[in-house]
Amino acid sequence: MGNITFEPMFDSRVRSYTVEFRNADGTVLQTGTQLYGSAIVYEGSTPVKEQDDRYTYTFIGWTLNGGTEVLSTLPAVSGEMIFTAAFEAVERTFTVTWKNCDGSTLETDTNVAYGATPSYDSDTPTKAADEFYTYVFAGWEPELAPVTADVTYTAKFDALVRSFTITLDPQNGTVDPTTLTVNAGTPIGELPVPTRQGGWVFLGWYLEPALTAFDAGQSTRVTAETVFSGNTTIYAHWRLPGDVNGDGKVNMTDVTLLSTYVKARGSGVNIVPCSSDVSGDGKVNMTDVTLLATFVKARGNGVVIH
Ligand SMILES: [Ca+2]
Ligand SMILES: [Ca+2]
Repeated sequence: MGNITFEPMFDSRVRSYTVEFRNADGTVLQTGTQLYGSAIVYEGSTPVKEQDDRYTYTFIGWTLNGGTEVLSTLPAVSGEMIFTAAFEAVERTFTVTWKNCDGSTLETDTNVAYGATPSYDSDTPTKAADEFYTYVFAGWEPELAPVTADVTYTAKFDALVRSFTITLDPQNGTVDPTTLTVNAGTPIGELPVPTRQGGWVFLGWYLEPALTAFDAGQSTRVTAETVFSGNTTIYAHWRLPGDVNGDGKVNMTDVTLLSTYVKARGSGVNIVPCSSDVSGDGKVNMTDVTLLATFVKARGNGVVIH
């Protein structure tokens, strides 16, 4: 038996190690074995992390073997090495757009933080009145909520039926009530009948205050069917039967004027037509002259004129 010589055994091979790159979610991006002490190079594409509702993510480097330090340079191989992509979370911002109901933009808020409460800081939205309605701002559609995405809010409006005040001017008479309220687009309905002392007969309600305009047939009668489009004063028109000259009294002057008028067959003589047909037969003639004379002489007693 010879001597057994134990030669010291040295592993002359340089050991190699697994070097792996992983994304933040654990996905393996690059893996391989490298010799101890060799340089490590990542040859894959830059790791990405999808944005979520609140953040976007920017790759900032690698951490090693579960550490938290983001390496400024990759070290040489010193053992099993797992590099994990590190990201910086950047809070997203959003655009809040405020629109009027006609689609015009009232305000645009950019760089609004996630979760911020939307804030409209411009003039209160308005919507022009139309023939029938006025509009009052009534908030936003959809309901305001913390910002989690780009969002557009649109102004809402409540429609209010327009109404107008109609003032009744009885013009020397009396009337109750003295005002009426009417909705836009709706006929005014029955009007109160005014009264006036002294034998005056109510003719109707008119838009014009002047009797002369009425007498010339140029006035506009207001009836139950009349529709108003604004606050309006309407005027009672009256006639005094027999007051041919329109001075507010019935006397011989009227009889004389009416007689002259009839004899001249109306030419060149001005009378108040609606007060001159005292017989009420639709014509102005000598019958009216005679009746009016009788009325004046009797001081109205027992004689009826129209
Ligand atoms: Ca008169
Ligand atoms: Ca007559």
